[in-house]
Amino acid sequence: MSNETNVNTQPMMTQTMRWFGPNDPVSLSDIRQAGCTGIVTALHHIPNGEVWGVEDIMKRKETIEAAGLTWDVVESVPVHESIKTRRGDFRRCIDNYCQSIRNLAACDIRIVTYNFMPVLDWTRTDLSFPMPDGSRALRFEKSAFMAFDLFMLKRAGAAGEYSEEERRMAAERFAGMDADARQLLQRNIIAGLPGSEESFTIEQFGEALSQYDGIDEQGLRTHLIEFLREVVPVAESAGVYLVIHPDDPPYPILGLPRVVRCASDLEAIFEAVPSMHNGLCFCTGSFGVRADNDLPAMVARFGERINFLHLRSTRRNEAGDFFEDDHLAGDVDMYAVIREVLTVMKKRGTTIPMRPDHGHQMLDDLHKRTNPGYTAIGRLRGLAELRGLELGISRSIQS
Ligand code: DNO
Repeated sequence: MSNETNVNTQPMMTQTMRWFGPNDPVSLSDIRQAGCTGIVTALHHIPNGEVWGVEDIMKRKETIEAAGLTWDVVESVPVHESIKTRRGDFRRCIDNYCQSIRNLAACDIRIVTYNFMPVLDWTRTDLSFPMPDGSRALRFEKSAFMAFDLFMLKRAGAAGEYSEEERRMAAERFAGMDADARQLLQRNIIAGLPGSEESFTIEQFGEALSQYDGIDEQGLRTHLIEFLREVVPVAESAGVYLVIHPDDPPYPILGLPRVVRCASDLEAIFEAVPSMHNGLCFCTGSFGVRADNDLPAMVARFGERINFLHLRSTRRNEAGDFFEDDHLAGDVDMYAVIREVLTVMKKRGTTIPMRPDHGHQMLDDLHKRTNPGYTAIGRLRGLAELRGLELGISRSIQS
């Protein structure tokens, strides 16, 4: 049975993994052996804001196809900071973005992921958090993050954004860290996690943050909508589906606004630019950090626009910390999410590409060079579990 349809009528998710290109310690062959048919990748060597040329795209596509796989999704064509702030040469960056979309379409690549998070892409404080079973997970610890903000970055205005209790917790956390721990924390936050297209020193970071002075939530949302009004028509005529990735974590950090956190944010984005080419990368891990996000209901509501799925599960606590749990554990009701995805796919008569998002560092990978979150074995475990869950649900709803 192919993984695209089950018993003729029910489309199944297309199984993919992210691949960071020829230098990724996880090879295309590894990904194929995990059972994937598709690849999610980007031309990371092209500087943010420049055009992705047809020749470069074709070369990458051929490499993927030579390994018996297909390039199903781009993650990401990054949105240059100047577009988010509407400063500097944002005009040229938008023109280049449109050209990259046309060039991808010319190579028959149809799904393009991006995010609109100011300055930082996804953010964690700990990339090697020990799990009780001996594997390692990614974690966001609020007091460590506040300690970085208040005592390392020393961001102007930060103190006023935290409560007295939070400031006390941050001070305690900071005092408990030695110089190495502080260095590591800083690196984890600003040096750029896998797939992030930006990386900063502390001075550059302060400078990048200051570009957002005077840009509040409404301002950033307007900039996103202005960007979409220009790029979505291009995507539509080229036959490309743009999918926005939610903010991770899905709330404001470092005084920066966030506009892709929850159902009402999505509603505003889709209402402003209703084309179906203005779509969503549904990331259960990012949305799942908020207890007020009802994930299965969001899949049902935005299903017609979901053209890419990131499946992973976070577990949060009262203090505002979260870590990345096993794919079928944590706060995400993966059964209910996949059930809803199957309903959406059936209604639309299409498959949706998914990737097992992140995974623990485990087994042999504990002794190898790995990209945090993007190990071979942890993701393989996640994929195997998700694939089994999907098949089980699919069979049971048809019988
Ligand atoms: C993290 C990823 C993100 C994502 C971008 C999309 O693992 O999900 O880096 O690729 O935010 O633009």
